[in-house]
Parts: sequence; C-alpha cells; structure tokens
Amino acid sequence: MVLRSLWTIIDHPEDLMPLVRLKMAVARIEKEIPAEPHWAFCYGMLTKVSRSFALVIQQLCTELRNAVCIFYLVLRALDTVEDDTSVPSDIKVPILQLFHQHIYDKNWHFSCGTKDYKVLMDKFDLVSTAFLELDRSYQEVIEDITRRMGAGMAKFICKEVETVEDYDEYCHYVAGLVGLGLSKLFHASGLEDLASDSLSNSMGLFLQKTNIIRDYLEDINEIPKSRMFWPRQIWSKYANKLEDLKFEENSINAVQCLNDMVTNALMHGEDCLQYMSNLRSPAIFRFCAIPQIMAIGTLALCYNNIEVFRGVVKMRRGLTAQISEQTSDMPDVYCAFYEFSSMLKDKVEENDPNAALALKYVETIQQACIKSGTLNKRCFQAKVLKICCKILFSLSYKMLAPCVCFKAEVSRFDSLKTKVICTIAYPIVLLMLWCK
Ligand code: D61
Ligand code: MG
Repeated sequence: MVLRSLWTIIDHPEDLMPLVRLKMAVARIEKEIPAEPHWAFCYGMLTKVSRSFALVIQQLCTELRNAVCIFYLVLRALDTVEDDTSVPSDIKVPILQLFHQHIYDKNWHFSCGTKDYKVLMDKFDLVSTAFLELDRSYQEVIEDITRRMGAGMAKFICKEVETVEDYDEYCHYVAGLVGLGLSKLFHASGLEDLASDSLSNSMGLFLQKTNIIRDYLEDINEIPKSRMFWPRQIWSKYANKLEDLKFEENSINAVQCLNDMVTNALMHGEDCLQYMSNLRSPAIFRFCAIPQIMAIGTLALCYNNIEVFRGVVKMRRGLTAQISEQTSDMPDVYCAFYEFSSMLKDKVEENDPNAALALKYVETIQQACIKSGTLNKRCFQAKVLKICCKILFSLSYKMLAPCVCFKAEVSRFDSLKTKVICTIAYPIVLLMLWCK
C-alpha cells in the first residue's frame, strides 16, 4: 500500500504538493467543526459518509453550508434505506414515501445500513434537530425534494431499469432532483439567479451516470442481492445477462457496452458547462465545478477500459487533489473538460459500434470550450508547469539514485551538471508548486 503510493508519487511528482496541501486543508476544516452537539454530529458525519462532497460543502458560506450539509445528510439517510438490500420491500417502500415527514420528527428513527451509515440512521434525531433550526425557505426545499426522491425511489424498488427512458427517470429521482434542490437553495440564499430545471437536472445526471458506470462490479456483486442500474435496452445489445459482462470470455462485448454507457453520459456535458457558466458566487462555483470535473475525468478513465469489470477504476487521489485546488473559475473548467475529453477521444476506436456518437459528443464539448476563447492561455500554462515539474523531478532522481545505491557508481555518474541543475531547480519547483 505504502509502496504503491510511493510509486504513484514517483510517477506523478506533480501530485505531491497538492496532496500535502489538501491534507492540511482537511485538518484545518476539521478544527472548525461547530460546538453544539447536533451540528458537531452533522459535520462529523458528513466527512465520514461523503468522500467526494464533504470538502466542497464545507467551503460554502456558513448559512448555505448548513443548509447543504443537512440536505446531503437527509438524502444520504434516504439513500441508505434505498440501498439496504436486506430490508424487505414492503417495509422499505412506506419509509421512502414518508421520509419527508420523518425529518420533522425528532423521535423518529429507523435502523438500517452498516458502519457509518448505521450511525447516521441510529442518531438521525440529531440531523432532525439541525434541520429544524434552518430557515423555513431552506426547509421547504429540502422537504419537497425528499418527498419527490422518496416517491421515485419507491417506484423503482419494484421495477427494473429497462429502457434508456427509465434510466433517465431513475437518475432524475436520485440525482437530478438534488440538482434542482441545490439550485433552489442557491437562489434562496440570494447569491444566485434561479437556474432552469433542465440544466440543474443535467448536473445531477452527469454525476449519477458516471457513478453507475464506475460502480458496475460493486453493484453486481452486492450481497445479498445484486443491484442493477445499467438499462436493459443498452446491455441487451451486448449480453444475455448483465452479469455476463464481468466474465473474461465476454471482454470485447463488455467494453463495447461500457463505451455505449459512457457515450450516453457524455450527452449531458454541454448542459453542465452551460449551468456552471451562469454561476456568480465563487464558492458556489467551486462547489459545483469540482465534482463535474471529477466526473468527466472518471468517464475518460473508464472509456474502453476493461478494468471497470475487474475492480475499482478511480482517479488518482493526487489528481483529485490537483483538481480541487486548481479549480476557481470557468476557464479552469473549460481547460479540464477539454483535456479530459481529448483523453477520451484518443481512446475511441474506429470499429466501436458507438464511435461516431462518442466523437460527436466529444466534439460538442470541445467546441463549447473553444468558443469561450479562454482555452489557450490557461491550458498552456498548466501543461508547461506539469512538464517542467516532471523533468526536474526525474533529474533529481538521477542525481539521488546512484548515491543511495552504490557509492562506487557515483564517480562514474555524470553528476556535476545534473547536481547543479537540481540544486538550483528543486527549490524553485517546490516554490512554484507551493505558490500555485
Ligand atoms: C452541483 C453540485 C453537486 C451536485 C449537483 C450539482 C447535482 C446533483 C448532485 C450533486 C447529486 C449527485 C449524486 C451523485 C452521487 N450519487 C449518489 O450518491 C447515489 O445516491 C443518490 C441518492 C442520494 C443523493 C445524496 C446527495 C449526493 C450529493 C449531494 C447531495 C445529496 C446534496 C448536496 C450536495 C451533493 C448513490 O450513492 C451510492 C454511492 O455512490 O456511494 C446511489 O445509491 O446510487
Ligand atoms: Mg441508492
């Protein structure tokens, strides 16, 4: 584990400082957890149950941060009920449908889920207590979205995701509605105009579809019952049963099916760019943009990648740390979307049944980035910095390696020039990375 992390750093030295700074930011934020016990519980829980959203939520301004934190925890609790495959459907359905009422009741609780999710469910009264302290305008949004999501989840408990239409409908309930709710919370805070439902929905669909694609193996291997979100209309073109895709003999079809799914998700990229370009508040912008960049990065990584059917495919932690500190305005987003869609484009093979459509969506995304007119300068700077960093680190390894390995080799090693360059360059690079 440690050795693997070390190897990753040697391979990607540009990850090092962002990782260190991210660790420091997390430590700083953890120190700022509020004193009252129910709020302390909520923020403590947030960091435990959400790897991807905790940090971005905590960077919002105080009032909005509290509302979004509770919005997250309420929906995460609802999702814990949905996801617990050991709760029978006849018990689960009414809980999902009435969840929006339970959040007003400090004495209500339903035990399910495991580990941290179980703690969230068992101490849900503390989430309710915090919810009841929110401004009424925030409470109304959270209640409305919880009601609609609960009803939608209940509908899909007894129904499979058959068509692409079902797939969009399911993703609307579990993630599109989060987008709608967030847009309403942003508006209620007075910091943003109200975004259209359609663009807000796309923000959620892009994230949820990416999750569903990436989590194929985890969901199919779920105990006691596997969970399937890939629509039959898509996978039936490539296999008789969805689980057949994980077997080695079906690799070619599996990858084609995966590419079909990624292509379907890419469709929402353009709307997401549009939504983000309408935002005004820098904190809200970062909150929205970081997860979207992670999503297109994950799609690029998953495309044409058989590993999705063998284990977990995730972006390097260092890369996510870099994204999280280098995303502050729309040019950063255009640059990242352009880069990741180029990476995906390079992986498209001519003979793939959906190659043309995938290229069409990539083109649409890239055109939107080019049209912004901000691409060249920012992207170029970032690339130069990365290349410089790589060269200088590799030079310094050349200098250090012989010293560590064989003393005798040091004399033979053409070291003077390298040593001089490294001694001067190393601190400069560190300084540049630190200040960036
Ligand atoms: C801007 C910024 C963040 C956004 C957004 C716009 C639009 C939508 C979303 C976030 C939601 C995206 C959800 C994607 C991840 N999917 C899940 O977590 C699945 O559960 C869905 C139901 C519960 C949703 C809870 C949620 C998630 C993110 C939020 C939020 C609420 C509130 C505020 C901010 C972000 C998935 O969970 C299992 C897993 O992936 O671990 C599932 O069960 O399918
Ligand atoms: Mg779920």
